[in-house]
Amino acid sequence: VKTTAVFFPFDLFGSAGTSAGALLLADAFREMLADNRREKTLTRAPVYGGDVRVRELRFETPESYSDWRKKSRALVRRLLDREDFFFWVTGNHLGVLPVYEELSLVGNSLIVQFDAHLDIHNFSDCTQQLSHGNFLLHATEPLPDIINIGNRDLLLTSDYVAKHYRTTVSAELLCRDEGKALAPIIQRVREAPRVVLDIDCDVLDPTCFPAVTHPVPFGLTPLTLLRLLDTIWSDRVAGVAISEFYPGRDRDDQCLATLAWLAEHLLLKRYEKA
Ligand SMILES: [Mn+2]
Repeated sequence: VKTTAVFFPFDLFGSAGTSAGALLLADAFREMLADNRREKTLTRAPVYGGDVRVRELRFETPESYSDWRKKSRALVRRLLDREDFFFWVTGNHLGVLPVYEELSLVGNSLIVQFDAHLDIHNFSDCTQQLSHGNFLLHATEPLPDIINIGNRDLLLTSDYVAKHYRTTVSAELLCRDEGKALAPIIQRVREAPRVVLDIDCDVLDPTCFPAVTHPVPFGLTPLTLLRLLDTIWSDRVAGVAISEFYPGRDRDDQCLATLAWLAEHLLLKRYEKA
């Protein structure tokens, strides 16, 4: 299995500054690969070492934004066609919409989304235009099945949520009885031919991960996230999206290190068969 790590520094229409997060993570990722190539001691890294390639898109001119959805969808389509394992690291969460749309077209896909927010916001003070907080309402394709884990939403009604999400497991439900909260999800994940994990960094608690633009309290600890990822992990995980890392609020690269560690952990998980 080949892995393609795509760094897609998009941050229009919400969380300005998160594009810098995607680019920082690209640097850290490349540094990790280079360190591993230089290492003379036997380590675990060669299991994935030669199979990972990095692609970085740049938005450097106004024109480069004009057809961002079309271009990014074409890139996702190529990843899915090649059946590469992929990382899709973007700026704001809206930058993951092309992945959702292409998964919708190929079908048989389940998205497990870790996010403090349910991105179907329609509140009076929210824009109706496409944004990082409502992008699920703007998909041009019928959405694939989406499961949210870890939201702390207090306002959206369950009927409205059910129109867009297959299931949602709030942080509150998780903390009440994690096993019970996850049981219906685990079944769905087992049945899905293709699973894509979508990690919005603000699913983590702001005390553990301050580098986000829209922090919500009562979030997951990194250990809880790790346990949940482990629970739903399988060979059918086709890719992992990461978004909403805002380095302007990072402290001594704590959050950058968290994401870099997680990326390497997931690579090892993908390549080291138990
Ligand atoms: Mn969010």
